[in-house]
Amino acid sequence: AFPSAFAAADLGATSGRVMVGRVGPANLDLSEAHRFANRPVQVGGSLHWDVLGLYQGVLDGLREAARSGGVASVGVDSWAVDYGLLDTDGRLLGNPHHYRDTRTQDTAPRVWDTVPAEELYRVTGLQHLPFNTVFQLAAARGSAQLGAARTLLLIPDLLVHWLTGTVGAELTNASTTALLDAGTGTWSGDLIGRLGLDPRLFPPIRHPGELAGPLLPEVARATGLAEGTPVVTVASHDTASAVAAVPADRPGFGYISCGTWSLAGLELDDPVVTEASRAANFTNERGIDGTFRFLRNIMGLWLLSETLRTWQAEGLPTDLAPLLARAAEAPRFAALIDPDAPEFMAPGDMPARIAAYCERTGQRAPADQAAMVRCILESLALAHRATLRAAAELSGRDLDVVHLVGGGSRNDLLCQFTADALGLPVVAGPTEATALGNILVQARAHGLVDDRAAMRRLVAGTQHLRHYRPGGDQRAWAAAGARVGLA
Ligand code: LRH
Repeated sequence: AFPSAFAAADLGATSGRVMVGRVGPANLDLSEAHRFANRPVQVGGSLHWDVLGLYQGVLDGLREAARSGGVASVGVDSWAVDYGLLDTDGRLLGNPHHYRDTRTQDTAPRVWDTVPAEELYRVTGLQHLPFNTVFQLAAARGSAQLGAARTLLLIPDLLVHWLTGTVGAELTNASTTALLDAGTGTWSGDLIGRLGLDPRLFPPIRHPGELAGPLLPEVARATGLAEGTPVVTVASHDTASAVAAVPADRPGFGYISCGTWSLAGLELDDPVVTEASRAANFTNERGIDGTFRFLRNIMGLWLLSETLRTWQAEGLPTDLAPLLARAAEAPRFAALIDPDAPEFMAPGDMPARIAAYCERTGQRAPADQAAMVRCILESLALAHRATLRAAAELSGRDLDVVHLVGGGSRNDLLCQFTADALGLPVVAGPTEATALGNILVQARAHGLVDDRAAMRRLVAGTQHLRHYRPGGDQRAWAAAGARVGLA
């Protein structure tokens, strides 16, 4: 059988890429058509995405995909929560804000004055993150831009709009706004009204697997893709695409989608919206096929990438392989942090903030680069442990294996630490889970793959996976976690 090709445009916080996936009954090959940097811009006192630059990168990638033989369809995914606003003419109003912009720092209480935090959680099932769309919109309240806005599009929906001219809100990503009703999977008119937002801002919900629309003729011409090439709605929240491609073969699995963030949790058929899950700040984001991604955000490899960025500016070595080798030899549990401490959120000097955290909590700051890397990875492994154990407890489920997917699955030391900390086997890979999930939802829409289980079997049978057995001392990990409140 001759495999069919699909293009996945996948935007990450530090780079975007267009991947071409070729899918057959027993094959799934992925190749990179084009990768481009994503460099946020600080201007006029706020942090923005260069969304036109990103769109240009997607067009360049689609042109490469066309050159490599064309594709049956295109899908777009990116990080969650951020949006662009269109005016009545359908033109973009300003540049979308970056979720790490500090303007939302104090807005949550204003929202909670109108809709108490407990109620917001009960309706939306969403963990509290200061940058959830609902808080960004509260920060924008009264602005000329929001006043002039007629349509709100999350980042992938905005790109799909430019590719096809159509307007819609993809479900998995819409579920990260804190304006979607977790029960019904539709916009909560009640929340939108009470928060003083114009209900017309929110386009109709689209589901993964639906056709978004054919490429606009001008886009087909510009990219060399065939006239009428469909853009398929995928799980446009990158984490939802990654979870869709977790190569699990039985129900008792946990996952960690590990990149800029570590998204650690379980796939459930029903949301868990209890007071206990709210207190533990667990989210119920939508997955494909009516599933829920019951997970928590952990600060993730952002801690390491910002550390490397700082070191690079200081002229220190930043080659990861030797740093990891030295970190593996550094003393264990010498210094630990809670990765989710709010001071680690914004861009900037990460080693200084980690050192300050350690000193404030009565620890000695990491003495050298190896100790710093070890501190970050051990702390992340402890957060993985605490989060997955809590997820299992809150949902009443058993865990017997953990799948670690995404760029972080290349980090051998982190995979081993995670297995050790949890006392569970860790299956690492695929690295490109997000792009694979994007492509498999398209392949399924074309009738090439039957269902979710078949998608996962195809990933498991074709992608390179590594297996980590738990070793080391469980009790030592538990005690280390207790030191930083990660029991
Ligand atoms: C990961 C991610 C995550 C969101 C964050 C904003 O890329 O989509 O799931 O919470 O970005």
